Amino acid sequence: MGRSLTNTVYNLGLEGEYADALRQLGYDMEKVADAERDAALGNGGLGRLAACFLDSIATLDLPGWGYGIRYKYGMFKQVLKNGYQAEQPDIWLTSGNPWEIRRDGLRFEVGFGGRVERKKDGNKEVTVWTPSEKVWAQAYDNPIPGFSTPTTSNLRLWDAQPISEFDLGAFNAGDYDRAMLDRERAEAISAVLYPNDSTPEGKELRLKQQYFFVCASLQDVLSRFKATHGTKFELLPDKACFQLNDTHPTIAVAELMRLLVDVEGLDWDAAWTITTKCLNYTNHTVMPEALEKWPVKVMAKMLPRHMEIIEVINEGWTKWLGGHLKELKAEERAKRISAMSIIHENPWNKEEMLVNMAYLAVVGSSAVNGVAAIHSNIVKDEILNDFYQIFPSKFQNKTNGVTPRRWLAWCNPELASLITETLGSNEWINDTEKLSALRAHASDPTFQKKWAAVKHAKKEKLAALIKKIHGDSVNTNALFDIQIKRIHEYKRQYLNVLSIIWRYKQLKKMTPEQRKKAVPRVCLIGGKAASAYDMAKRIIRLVTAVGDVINKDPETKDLLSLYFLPDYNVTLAETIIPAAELSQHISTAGTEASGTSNMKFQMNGCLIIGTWDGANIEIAEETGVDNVFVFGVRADEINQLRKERKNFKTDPRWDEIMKDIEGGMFGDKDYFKPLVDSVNNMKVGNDWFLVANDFAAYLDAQEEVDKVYKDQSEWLRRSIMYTAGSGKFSSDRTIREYAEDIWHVKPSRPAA
Ligand code: DL6
Repeated sequence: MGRSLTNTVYNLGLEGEYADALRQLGYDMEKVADAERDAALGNGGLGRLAACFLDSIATLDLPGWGYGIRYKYGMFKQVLKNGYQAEQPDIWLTSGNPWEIRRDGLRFEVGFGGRVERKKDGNKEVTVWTPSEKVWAQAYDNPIPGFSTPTTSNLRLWDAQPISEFDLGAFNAGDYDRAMLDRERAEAISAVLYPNDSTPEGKELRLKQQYFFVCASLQDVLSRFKATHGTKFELLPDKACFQLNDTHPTIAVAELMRLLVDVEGLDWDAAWTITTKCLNYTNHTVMPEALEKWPVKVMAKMLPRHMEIIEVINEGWTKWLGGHLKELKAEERAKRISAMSIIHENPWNKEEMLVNMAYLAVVGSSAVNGVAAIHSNIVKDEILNDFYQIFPSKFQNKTNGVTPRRWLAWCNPELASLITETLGSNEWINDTEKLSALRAHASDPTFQKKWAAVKHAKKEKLAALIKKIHGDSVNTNALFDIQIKRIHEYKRQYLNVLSIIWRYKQLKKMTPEQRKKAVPRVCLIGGKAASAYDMAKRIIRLVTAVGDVINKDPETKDLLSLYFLPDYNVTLAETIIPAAELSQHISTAGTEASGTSNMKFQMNGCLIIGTWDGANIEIAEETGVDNVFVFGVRADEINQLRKERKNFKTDPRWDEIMKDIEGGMFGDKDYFKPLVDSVNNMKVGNDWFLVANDFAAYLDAQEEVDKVYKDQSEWLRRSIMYTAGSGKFSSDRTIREYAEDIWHVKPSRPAA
């Protein structure tokens, strides 16, 4: 969520009055805002997208809420120790969280483990699950005010608390550890966002977290439904629907069935009809590691009743499928059914059976969507193609968007004022399509000058931040070139660093006269590597090691510098994005589902260098493809190129750089060896993300960037065209599409 104060004050239209009131009390608005800690309750783009969606839901007067976990420790705090990432706990709640409202009395029981029995209830056989462990899910509400409306949405976060406060008997008997045990076990559930899941214990804790928040959220909605409609559950699909945000909450399919069948006493078929009408699933990734599959053994131990329910769902599903595919020959039919079974063998370990959560979600939902046009096609044509063939009408696209309030109007008030002054009103804040009128001003030198002045002021602000973090003054007349996102091999920060090394080597070879003609650049890279993601951590170290060499070189440092910005988060992004002139979205084509920072940069008039991937494609279409620095292989070539990778002839510039890294030009050569091997050595890494394949094209695109930057009038024209073309990427548009096509809800504004 990031910070709430400024966003709330601005969304409520109270900025002037609030700042005045603070002044009267002797405080400065900016300083007060700066004292707020980010709520870092998500991992990256997925969570921040949900935050933008809540802003739009409220602004559009839609009756929607968000649900999640009130983690005690959010996304870890990233620090650099000698250039290496180190993780520290994010203790964001120590001074309290003034935005949350603890809903005393609003709590639900959540169980784990235990046994399942059939019992007689009159003539009826009922299933009774007796969990071996129970906790409370305590509700905390976080208001999300809409802009220019009295509507306020809610983010309800669950905190895990023990059912029995304290074991006094154990305490009195001197067993102090046991006395506290329940509390500790319960609190562990909502303690840490993304526990390290490279261990079996970490994996189990994640499943526990997922079930915990799904169970509490579904009970919450059902209890409100019952308060108005009693047990007329046939009305539930008209009154409630749930958008499953990736596979993490997809246990909801089994949990809603359990609540309707075991708790409310509905028969299976009626419950299944209701469940599938209420649930929808969004896929946010093509990365196999993020498409969760839980070992049946783990699921059966932690959620024995859910495992039974999933087995029954799968039986019904595969049976239905058998009928649906009856025209096929028996062998082919069996193959198709096995490929679509929700429970299947682990391809890497035939002894293990897995529950495929994406398959469960598709079978249990009404609508399935991807998050950008190309991604939705990949979902249909590759990842879930078997399912698409069976249910073509279930599959949709909902291209992501970002809130223009936080990501343009509030984080860049200077640009916002210029836009408002130029367009004659601030209606664009709620109707971003109006930004297209800026196109008419794109080539106007007077307007360009004002536009450039805003960008320069933002660059100065970012330069001050770099000075604060690194102690260095950077050249604010240089091109500010930025890549901020989670560190991942598919996002290819590696490719970026390699090109910076090449640029440095070129500068070193130049005469002073030639250097005068070079475009100066300040390169910034920021992002966190998952704590167990070794290769990503090595990439961070490569960035800092290259920066250490380049930034200290008196010959070139005004022409090229490279800094890693530690602890990238929402607040940092709010300073970086308005100052960016070039942003990098250079994932291997077909791997980035959408990207959303690309949209934020675009709104702020930042040019993009990128691959034909995710939302880059739609951004290019809206901005004018010629205004974007597009390079690299296309998604439909990737499979073939991967197969042919061993015959790929690398560029001589690539070979030279690899030798430099291996030879210790940036120190730490042993530490960098696996990184070098991952893209060169067929036995080790196979260059799965095709860094070498795109290297030459990327250098060409970077040359083109320099060429255009030298022509400032053309650069500024393009910059204005980016903002002008960003209308489509408001999350208001995305949310309107969800509301109309999937949720079937209409706006309703409370009386002011
Ligand atoms: O849809 C939001 C966001 C996309 O913009 C990114 O391209 C995509 O990588 C991200 N997906 C995930 C999936 N996660 N897991 N686990 O974060 O979603």
